[in-house]
Amino acid sequence: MAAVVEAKPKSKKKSTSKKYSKATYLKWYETMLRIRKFEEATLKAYSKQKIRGFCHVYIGQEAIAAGLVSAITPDDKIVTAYRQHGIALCRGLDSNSCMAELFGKETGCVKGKGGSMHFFSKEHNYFGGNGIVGAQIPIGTGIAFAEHYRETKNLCVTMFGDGAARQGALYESYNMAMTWNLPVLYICENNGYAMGTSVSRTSNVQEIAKVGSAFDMPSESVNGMSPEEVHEALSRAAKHIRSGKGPYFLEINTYRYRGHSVSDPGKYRSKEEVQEYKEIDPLKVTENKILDQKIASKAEIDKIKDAINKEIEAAVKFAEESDYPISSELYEDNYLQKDYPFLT
Ligand SMILES: Cc1ncc(C[n+]2csc(CCOP(=O)(O)OP(=O)(O)O)c2C)c(N)n1
Ligand SMILES: [Mg+2]
Repeated sequence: MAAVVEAKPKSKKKSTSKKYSKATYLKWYETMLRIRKFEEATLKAYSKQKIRGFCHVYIGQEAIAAGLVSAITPDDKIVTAYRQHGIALCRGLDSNSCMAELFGKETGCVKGKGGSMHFFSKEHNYFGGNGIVGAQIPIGTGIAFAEHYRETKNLCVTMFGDGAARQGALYESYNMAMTWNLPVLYICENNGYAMGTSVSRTSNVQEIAKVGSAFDMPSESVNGMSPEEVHEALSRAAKHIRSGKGPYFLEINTYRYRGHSVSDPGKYRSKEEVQEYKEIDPLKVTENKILDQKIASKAEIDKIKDAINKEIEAAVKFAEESDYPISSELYEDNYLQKDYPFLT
């Protein structure tokens, strides 16, 4: 099978034409706004030490979550890295249980024992949050193997950052997935940096989509600042996979406006560079497009803003008022095997 590498440069152009229904645009807008407001509240709570430990926000990358909502089905599986609040929310995990998880409370989606990097929900086919860079690539390949084995039509969306694209586990997984024709959609969210190290400093192959060609895996480079373009690429990939043709790889070019984690002052990039991407902010561009092209009225947009603000305010209150897990919970849900040694 020939690899399809569409070598598109990082596009900073605003897309202008209206191609989708009003409901789709409003869904994208609501999804991105929920993530943005959730994480702004997260940063505020972190600064008050109500949230502790590692915390990596997704702000700037939300168009990828929006495209996921419209292009894949609730039965498809998703596994990703630690920058995951937005992916969990777009998957349908509710703001209350995600915020409570960040606060370490028993009402959190994994009972306060996972924190920022380890949300999980079997009900939502969301396999989490992984702190080890690239660890989810073989996990997602394995989940896809299970779907293939059970002869379902589902695919496993396996997401990772540009830093993970150089991990050996990726090469073994891609090889296996192609050999066994697995229903896996690999997505590299290329935000240009792995902590403080730019992609250009770590490889002479900067268009990460090209990695797929070593395996004859159909691969594309996509503009990740546009929900439309993300949706279209994901839909093409999902169609290919569901028709039984095997894996697909999308490098989705995006940008994070904040540091790597909350403790990163971000000295490795210029203010001008950050500003350049803020000018094509997917949330702002989508809102302007909805209003300028009269897809929906200002009153309809304000109604969504109001509802999201209330939802996030309520989530913070819910998290604050919830209890911490009781100590006997510490050893629950960690091991399936009840008599696993070394537990006591
Ligand atoms: C195996 C491994 N090596 C190193 C680290 C330390 N580390 C944490 S995040 C990170 C950068 C990963 O960057 P990228 O994959 O681009 O994801 P992004 O943070 O940009 O979303 C590194 C090196 C780790 N967690 N796991
Ligand atoms: Mg990165």
